[in-house]
Amino acid sequence: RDDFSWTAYHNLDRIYGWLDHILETYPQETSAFVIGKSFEGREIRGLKISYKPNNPGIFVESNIHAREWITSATATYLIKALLTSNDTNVQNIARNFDWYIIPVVNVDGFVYSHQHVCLELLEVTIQFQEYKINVPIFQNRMWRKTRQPHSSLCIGADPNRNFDSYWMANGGASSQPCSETYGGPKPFSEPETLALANFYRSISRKVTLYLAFHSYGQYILFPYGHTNKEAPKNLRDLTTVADDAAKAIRNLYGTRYTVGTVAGTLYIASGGGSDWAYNEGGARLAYTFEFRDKGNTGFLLPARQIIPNAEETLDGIVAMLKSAKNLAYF
Ligand code: 0X9
Ligand code: ZN
Repeated sequence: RDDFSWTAYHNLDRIYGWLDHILETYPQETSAFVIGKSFEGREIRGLKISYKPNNPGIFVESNIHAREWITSATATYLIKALLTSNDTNVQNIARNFDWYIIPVVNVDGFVYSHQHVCLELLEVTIQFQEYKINVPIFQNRMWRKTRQPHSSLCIGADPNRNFDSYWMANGGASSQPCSETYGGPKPFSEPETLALANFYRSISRKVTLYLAFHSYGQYILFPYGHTNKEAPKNLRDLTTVADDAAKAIRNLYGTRYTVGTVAGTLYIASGGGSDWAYNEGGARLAYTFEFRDKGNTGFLLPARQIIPNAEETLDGIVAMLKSAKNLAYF
């Protein structure tokens, strides 16, 4: 537990062990919550950080896509920074908000993606001689979806297409169970998204900012995902706040983020978590971060980039909150 670091990626057991360690070390400021269980029966755990009562809430959803390991690494770094940073900007955002952080939402998919080097016995016949050789397959490492079977052939739905907000609208999700963007047989068919939604509803009155951590591409995205033809009411503010965050990110190491709506900047995506939270009420500011990089290593971002990615993200969030305060969101 003490050798938990941000120079390597960790599996679910280690992340949960570290959360326990944090809870023991900071009993005043932290509390644990469990939003529910995954399809395979794992607990989906979160950490609340609260220095004083009645702070506005910030909700952080991370690793809803299994292979996006940088997101839980960044979420745990954020937790650590909020509790231990010497930087007064970080101390201020720790003290003046209630943080609800779920490092790994898609626990089943995440565990599966960690079983990534499996040796498969391959039988080959070369000139009447039979050989058996071990071939490493890396297939699981790139898993994205949940692990609930939805057809005899294919497993999982895309949890970020499974929320009950314009579900399946405008071709922003697939109805094919084998697709990587399968929306599921109905909204909230996945226990993970249903648990997240129920928990979010229980605190939504207090939440002003919803953050969804994804990778990759270096984007700060906001509603809507399901359409390009309609803009959210506070489009100007959403843009200003994201622009300020992108500037702060670029200031630290020069990393360039692109800002815009999901549908306008990326592609039409319906039933996403941050859009759902925005439409549900509560969070008037809702963003999807797509972390490093821009495709060079993609989902396999080297572990030595965890700390720089997390540091610039932290600066981005500090700037975001400053900007939102200027616009009277808090
Ligand atoms: O397609 C997605 O779900 C996200 N990109 S990723 O490469 N991480 O899969 C973008 C999601 C943004 N969509 C909404 N917020 N609607
Ligand atoms: Zn993602």
